[in-house]
Amino acid sequence: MLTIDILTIFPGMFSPILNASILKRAQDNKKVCIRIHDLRDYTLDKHRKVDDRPFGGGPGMVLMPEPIFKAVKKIKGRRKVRVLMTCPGGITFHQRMAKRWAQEKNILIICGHYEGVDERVRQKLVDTSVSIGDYVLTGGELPAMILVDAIVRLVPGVLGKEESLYDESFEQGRLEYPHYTRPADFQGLKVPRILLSGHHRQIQQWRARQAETRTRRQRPDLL
Ligand code: 6GU
Repeated sequence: MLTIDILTIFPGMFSPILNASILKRAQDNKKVCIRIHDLRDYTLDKHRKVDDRPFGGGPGMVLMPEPIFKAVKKIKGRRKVRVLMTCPGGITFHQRMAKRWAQEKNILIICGHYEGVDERVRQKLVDTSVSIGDYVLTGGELPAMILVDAIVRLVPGVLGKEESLYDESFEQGRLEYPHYTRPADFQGLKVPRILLSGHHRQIQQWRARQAETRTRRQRPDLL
């Protein structure tokens, strides 16, 4: 079973996401164990202080190294753990990484915050800093949930046949073809006739062409 530990200053943000849909089912079925850890539980003072002003001046606060070092040591124990940190300056998350990390036994995600995290955390504790894209968010919690979602659905046995992986976007180096369901005519908008024909080969060819066209138009960088 894959174990994912998440270290955060906002532990309450996670439960609605982790306790719904496929992530919930994956945990119920013992495909993955996800544990949330409050960084403040590892603070050393009575104010449970996790951040301080940056040396050298400037705006914002920086997460201090002590509580994070203490937490990571405790959480890891004697296990071998891949340590990720969410950070806008990290390498951009990609399906390939999700696939690789879905093979791990133990993952720890440190949620970055404020202006940043003391650089010694990255130096000594972090294997990979990950961003989810070129825009700035208020914190690393949403990115951590995105990593978890993308990774967990790739763990063997998490998705059923119905939710098959093969045809989806990025798997074949292109975007997915368009989908239709009933009704065949919705307010005059008709489903392409080929899809109603029952000619499986021709349908396959049509879908491949659609995927190609769509990728060329929306994401030529993938081709
Ligand atoms: Cl990982 N963190 C924050 N704060 N902002 C981001 C991000 C991460 N990835 C994209 N924007």
